[in-house]
Amino acid sequence: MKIDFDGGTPAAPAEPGRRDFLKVMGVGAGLAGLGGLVVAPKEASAFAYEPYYTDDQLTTVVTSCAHNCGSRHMLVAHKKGDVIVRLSSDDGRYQKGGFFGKDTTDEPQLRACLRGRSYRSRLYSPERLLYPMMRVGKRGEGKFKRVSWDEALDFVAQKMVELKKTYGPTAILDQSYAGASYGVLHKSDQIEGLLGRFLGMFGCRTNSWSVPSYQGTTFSSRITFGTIEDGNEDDAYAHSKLIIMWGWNPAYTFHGGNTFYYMRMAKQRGCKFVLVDPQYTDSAAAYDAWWIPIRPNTDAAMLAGMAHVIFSENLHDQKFIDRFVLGMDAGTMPADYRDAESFKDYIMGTRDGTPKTAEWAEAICGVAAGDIRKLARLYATTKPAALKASWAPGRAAYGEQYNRMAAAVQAMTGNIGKLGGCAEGVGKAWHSESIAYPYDEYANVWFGSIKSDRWAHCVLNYPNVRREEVGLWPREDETDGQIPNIRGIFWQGSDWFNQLTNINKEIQAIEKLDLVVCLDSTITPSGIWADVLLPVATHFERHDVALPWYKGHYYIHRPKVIQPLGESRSDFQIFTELAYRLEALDPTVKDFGKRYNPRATRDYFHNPDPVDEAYLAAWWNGKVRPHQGVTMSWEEFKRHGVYKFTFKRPLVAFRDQIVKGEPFETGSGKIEIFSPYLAGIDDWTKTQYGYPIPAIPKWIEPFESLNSPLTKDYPFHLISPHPRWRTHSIFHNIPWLRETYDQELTINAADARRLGIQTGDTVEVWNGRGKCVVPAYVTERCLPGVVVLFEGAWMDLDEKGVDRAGNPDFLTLDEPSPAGAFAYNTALVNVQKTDLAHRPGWDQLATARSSVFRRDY
Ligand SMILES: Nc1nc2c(c(=O)[nH]1)N[C@H]1C(S)=C(S)[C@@H](COP(=O)(O)OP(=O)(O)OC[C@H]3O[C@@H](n4cnc5c(=O)[nH]c(N)nc54)[C@H](O)[C@@H]3O)O[C@H]1N2
Ligand SMILES: Nc1nc2c(c(=O)[nH]1)N[C@H]1C(S)=C(S)[C@@H](COP(=O)(O)OP(=O)(O)OC[C@H]3O[C@@H](n4cnc5c(=O)[nH]c(N)nc54)[C@H](O)[C@@H]3O)O[C@H]1N2
Ligand code: SF4
Ligand SMILES: [Mo]
Repeated sequence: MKIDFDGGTPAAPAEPGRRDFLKVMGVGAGLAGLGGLVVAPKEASAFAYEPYYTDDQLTTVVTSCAHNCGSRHMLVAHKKGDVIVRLSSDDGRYQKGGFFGKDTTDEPQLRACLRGRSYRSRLYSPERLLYPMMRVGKRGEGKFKRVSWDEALDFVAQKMVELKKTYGPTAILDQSYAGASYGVLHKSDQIEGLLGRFLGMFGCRTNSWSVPSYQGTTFSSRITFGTIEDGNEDDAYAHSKLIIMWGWNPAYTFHGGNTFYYMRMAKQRGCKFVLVDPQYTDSAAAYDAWWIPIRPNTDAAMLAGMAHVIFSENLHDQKFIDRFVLGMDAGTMPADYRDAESFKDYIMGTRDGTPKTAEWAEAICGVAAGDIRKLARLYATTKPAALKASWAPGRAAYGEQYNRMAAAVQAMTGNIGKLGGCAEGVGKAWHSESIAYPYDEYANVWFGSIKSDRWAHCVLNYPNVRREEVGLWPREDETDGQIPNIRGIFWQGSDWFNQLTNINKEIQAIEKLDLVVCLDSTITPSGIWADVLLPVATHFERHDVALPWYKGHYYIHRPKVIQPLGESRSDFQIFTELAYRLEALDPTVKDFGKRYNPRATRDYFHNPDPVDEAYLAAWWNGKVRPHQGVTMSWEEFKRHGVYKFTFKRPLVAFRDQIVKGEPFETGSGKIEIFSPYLAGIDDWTKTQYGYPIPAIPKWIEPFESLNSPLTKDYPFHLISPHPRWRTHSIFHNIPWLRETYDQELTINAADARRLGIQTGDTVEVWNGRGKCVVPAYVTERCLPGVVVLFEGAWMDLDEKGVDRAGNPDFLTLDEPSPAGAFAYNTALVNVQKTDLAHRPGWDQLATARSSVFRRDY
């Protein structure tokens, strides 16, 4: 058996011979049995199937899965020649020397989910982009022609220079995102990514600063704890006696690699489970959780109601509050704000005359006051208890208030810094060394920075835009306040045209641009709207190291498993080559190529391997080994394929603060429920927030909700969680996964009956922003008045602009929260049965690539 951890040449396989196979099957012998006919034996020329290759006939390479998918697992590629013919996952066999292959509580295996295991069909999908292409039809029409790299890159470079010269340093919008952010070298990311440094160094970049996942939550974590590393590692869940899944469905939406396993351990030890969610999820079913259905976006009110019960019944942990918390009550207010309203004042209604009782909360959130009381008592008296306040309820108007309110309830019950408790929030746990490419003073340089989902608003209204409308980030030079004049977009590791809010507004805005460039490994719905498509090599086709996603403590080596398909190149190769071309056109960017990629020469476009190896070895030797106590050499790591850290005990956020009295990373060194920073802001329009945010967490009515008068026309609240079968839009085109699900609208049975809708009926879902068509799934598992449509379906427009695929972002609101939280889960809609066409696949566009080569444009 040959195992090659570096992706070297495969052993010559002992190919099962067809003749041998015939012999074994006895074909051609004993034909006399067929009625005595004498037929000359003839070699068959085709078989229904060929025997599968066995492992010892294949070369085996340990690597990892990629994406912004909620975890990071090992994939094991089994290849024949340069083709991956099978993928498996961590089962201990392929980790050299028996190292790291165990499957213990301390060191669990990193086994892939259904998406990872289907990766081969994504790698070799018909939608794969193999060559540079340029648009020949109208934007969005999907007509492209194949061009050479020279033609594509020269075009892009010339346009970039033209835009910078004509419209200034804000003309190009950076919309790189997390498609490839969990590697250390070939990174796409808003802050740490390759595109940001490329555009920043070129001197023309508008940054997109808010994060779709959880901007409200990061704001809350930073304000309250001074860090987003407020998560425990998942094994800590095994020690909880109560787990409240607040807008959290880990059976679908991964938040770590082995979450479910540790939660099951807790269940086996008698842990109770609660779900606060408008829908009864599979996670709730798996753990037999008490389901508390809640009206979407009213979570802050329910949490305030719980805080009222806890204070009133004296169930809070006053000792913990006095020692560790700022602004929880009059006694813990900061000196400069002694007389300001404390959290307890707000909850008890001391100043505003409205006590936030369970009855007050019931009227808003629809949860019976008795249930609010029961949950409050259960949480305050069960120790340790994990209130896991996930991101979805905060992916809404004033979502930051929900997360801050949850932090206040976690803090008042003393569940922070304790094993089995929980302070999440963002929930980032172990700190990895995440960057292997040059990250220096040119990284994340920008000349304008706006809330990410306001780009269309900015483009459509320029120059008549107020800074607070777009969440313009302040600058310390004379350019402060200048509204970006966006004329071009780069997409790298993002399918944002399909994934940001209010797509119809984006469609209007994109018409106004002069340059749209998409770097991706497949054609995507966004790519269809681009001018230039640059084919990117996947993580199987370039050298890197994988990072865990928020939870987990390990690195996985990603060797170049196969040669890049077609003419594809890594993003780093593309930006480096563009930098060389730009320095020839623009005298203001001297030595751009060399400065951008100091270890490379121009040959990098054709021969990246030695340079990538040098960056990665330097990262391991210069960062991982000295900073993280690793003694293993780089060469040895490559042979093992994975490095797993082990800890003496589960990693718990803020343990040192609570046990050793170390300060929190906030200004006061305490958990800031009252924020002196927010209290000190006078002119909100001059901040990136644009609009006021209270110094303590408060309930604020969202822009749209079931309590709003808008329900007269749009009686349903739409939420759009993340799909189990996709990573956002990734994998939507994969037949293996499509066999397991349909994109459908979940609707309550009583609502459906009233509208004459049955499961499988095609319905249209609409509001003032757009319309989409999708089949219905009728169930009792969803609160009446709420409908659910998973994000990430590939848009497919008819001639009237109706989306036939069921993408919820035709309905979402491009109006972010003050703190920047995207309002994805804040949308009212109406629903009815329809004769409009539904198209589950991407039929016409899916064939775009092949038709491009057949048609003669
Ligand atoms: N309605 C609604 N919409 C939502 C959400 C919601 O809850 N509701 N959630 C939002 C959230 S949290 C997120 S994170 C966003 C995600 O939005 P996106 O980041 O746009 O989603 P993905 O589908 O993951 O797209 C990533 C793209 O990166 C590409 N890619 C992968 N690796 C590489 C690489 O190495 N190089 C390059 N150049 N490209 C690569 C993939 O092929 C894919 O097309 O969606 C948001 N949209
Ligand atoms: N399989 C899979 N896993 C993923 C991803 C993926 O695309 N696919 N994406 C990853 C990424 S980038 C992210 S950001 C995370 C997202 O992680 P989350 O934000 O935790 O996940 P969601 O799936 O959006 O929502 C989780 C639950 O919140 C509920 N919910 C929605 N609105 C509300 C509300 O107003 N109140 C309450 N109480 N509940 C509500 C939904 O019904 C759902 O059951 O997931 C990550 N994991
Ligand atoms: S959770 Fe993510 S990394 Fe793990 S196998 Fe699935 S898609 Fe891949
Ligand atoms: Mo996300």
